[in-house]
Amino acid sequence: MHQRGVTVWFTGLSGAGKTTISRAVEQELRTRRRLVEILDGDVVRQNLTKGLGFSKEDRDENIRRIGFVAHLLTRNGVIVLVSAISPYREIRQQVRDRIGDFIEVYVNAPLEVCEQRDVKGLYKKARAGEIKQFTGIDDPYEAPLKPEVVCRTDLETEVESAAKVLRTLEEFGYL
Ligand code: GGZ
Repeated sequence: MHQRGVTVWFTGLSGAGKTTISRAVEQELRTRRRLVEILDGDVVRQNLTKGLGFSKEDRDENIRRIGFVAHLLTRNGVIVLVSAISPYREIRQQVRDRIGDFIEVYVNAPLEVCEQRDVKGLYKKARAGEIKQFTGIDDPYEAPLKPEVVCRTDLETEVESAAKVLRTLEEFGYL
């Protein structure tokens, strides 16, 4: 049976919970025997986009390449879960237009909460000036204007956030 592919694009600050939610969604999709692939900014930057930094140009190039791969997979029936900060609205829109089958998930936790979590200690380093151009500290984040899903990870559980994404996939006819 042919199944429609789609790119589910998780955008949000570092530490907002993009990776966590995408993994929970992945697990459920595998249980349902769907083809699923995760493209995580953190991992992608170690291979596909190795060498790119965090200037606007490099971030946009990172997103363009991720979008390119996501498109190839999506048109072959895969559900692609992208988690990347992707701070710039315009490039997100370009990728959306290119792929077509596209669901944007705004993983929204207040900066204070992300900073308090500081899972990798990066916010501390950014505050100390050891990391420059850190999103939310000395680099911009442009929140989505009309995301299909918003996950407030400071107010809802990982299970609730994943359920929202899955429900939206059903509503749009991908599941
Ligand atoms: C933001 C940075 C930076 C700077 C390193 N700004 O939460 P993480 O740690 O595990 O994932 C983040 C990752 C950002 O890569 P993305 O590909 O998602 O970014 S973008 O979409 O903007 O291209 C973070 C870590 O790398 N990291 N330096 N300066 N995040």
